[in-house]
Amino acid sequence: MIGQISMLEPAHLSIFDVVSIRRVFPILHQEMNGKPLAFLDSAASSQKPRCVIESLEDYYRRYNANVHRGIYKLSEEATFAYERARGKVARFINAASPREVVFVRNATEAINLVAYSWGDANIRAGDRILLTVMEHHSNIVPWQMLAQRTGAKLDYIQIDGEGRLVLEDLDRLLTEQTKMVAVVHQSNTLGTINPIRMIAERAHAVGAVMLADIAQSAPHMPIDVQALGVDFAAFSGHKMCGPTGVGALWGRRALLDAMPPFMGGGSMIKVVELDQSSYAETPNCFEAGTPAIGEAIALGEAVDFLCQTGMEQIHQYEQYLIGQALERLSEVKGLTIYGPLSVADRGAALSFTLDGVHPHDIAEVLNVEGVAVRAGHHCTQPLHRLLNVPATTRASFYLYNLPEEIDRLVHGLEKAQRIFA
Ligand code: 7TS
Repeated sequence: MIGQISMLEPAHLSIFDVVSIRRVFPILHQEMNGKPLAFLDSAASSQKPRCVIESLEDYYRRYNANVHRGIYKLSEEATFAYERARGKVARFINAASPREVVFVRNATEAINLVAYSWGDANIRAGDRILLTVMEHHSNIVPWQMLAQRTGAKLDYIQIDGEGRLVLEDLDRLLTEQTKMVAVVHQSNTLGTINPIRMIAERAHAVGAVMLADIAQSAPHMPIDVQALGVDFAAFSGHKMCGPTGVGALWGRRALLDAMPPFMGGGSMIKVVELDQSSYAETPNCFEAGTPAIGEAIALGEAVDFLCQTGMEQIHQYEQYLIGQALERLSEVKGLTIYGPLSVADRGAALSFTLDGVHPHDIAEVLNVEGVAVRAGHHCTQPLHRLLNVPATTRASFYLYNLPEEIDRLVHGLEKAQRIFA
């Protein structure tokens, strides 16, 4: 199958050896309901290569110890590996320094950290926070909570009929009162890739700070936070071949240095007295308590794995897959795709509805066929309300997916149609 594809497709794809890539993902080699597993839900959480799983085991078997405190060999080794992982993550997104990378649990925690720490220090009643209607709940709710604490107001950039941001809204909504602009780089529902750099320039022109939610782009394309021109970026390890329980907040050094701590406790202090404390420098002042040490180290392994595979190659292969998926799905009668129909403007998360069949029923029929997809609102309820559908079914692709899994998706949809419609 792959040999055929290599011959049929442009030269750059022939060097992307998806069969070899699949070999290092143990979970993919199983059946689901008697059919080979086709995992099309990587936008929710990706699968893990063997090197990441082994890295976790190696840590717990060989050098498990707390970091930044012990002076014995195991603790030194754990600390070294933990800080080396920070360096890997920093290089992965082209941060100016590892000190700009804060390890957190996930993208959600990264955004909450900014909303509490930067937000409480900088947002006042009457200030405005600009979001988009396609944000994941984790880039809406923390700002709503900040607005409730401070009396700030939220504004939203709308989308057009193909799920692209209406950029003219910036003229109207970006004002001197706008203090924060927080936008998703790649929508987890529409797949839309947003022009972050341009929005960041516009945000800075009115003196606002810009946060990019890169949870869905960092796993799938080369990321350069400096080139994106943003001030903060938030992402999760588990969507990019890493473990759950670890993610990162990147922030410009000057901004992080000026921010008060988010949570207090061990590890984030310099000196503690009974009635007051002084705090460690960034990033340590934002990492209170024992961090997810083995998980952060394994995220470093995931970064190595992705870089060795090549982020540009991964992106091109996924663009090929999404092109195939758009073409095949457009042949299914009664199917509506939400989001851009041109490959260049979108990533590999594809949400759709099928006339007369509930999204959950589609997912159930696909489950029986061994195809794992997500059905629901994908934590974008305001967007679904706007699209006027309670739920969609979403197929999302990653570097280990096969073109033939798209055929199986299409056959499953036709079967669902036969059964329900
Ligand atoms: N931002 C985006 C764009 C996301 O897609 C997600 C998770 C998050 C933030 C939050 O990530 P977390 O790791 O903190 O939970 N998106 C999804 C999804 O689409 N299906 O499950 C989780």
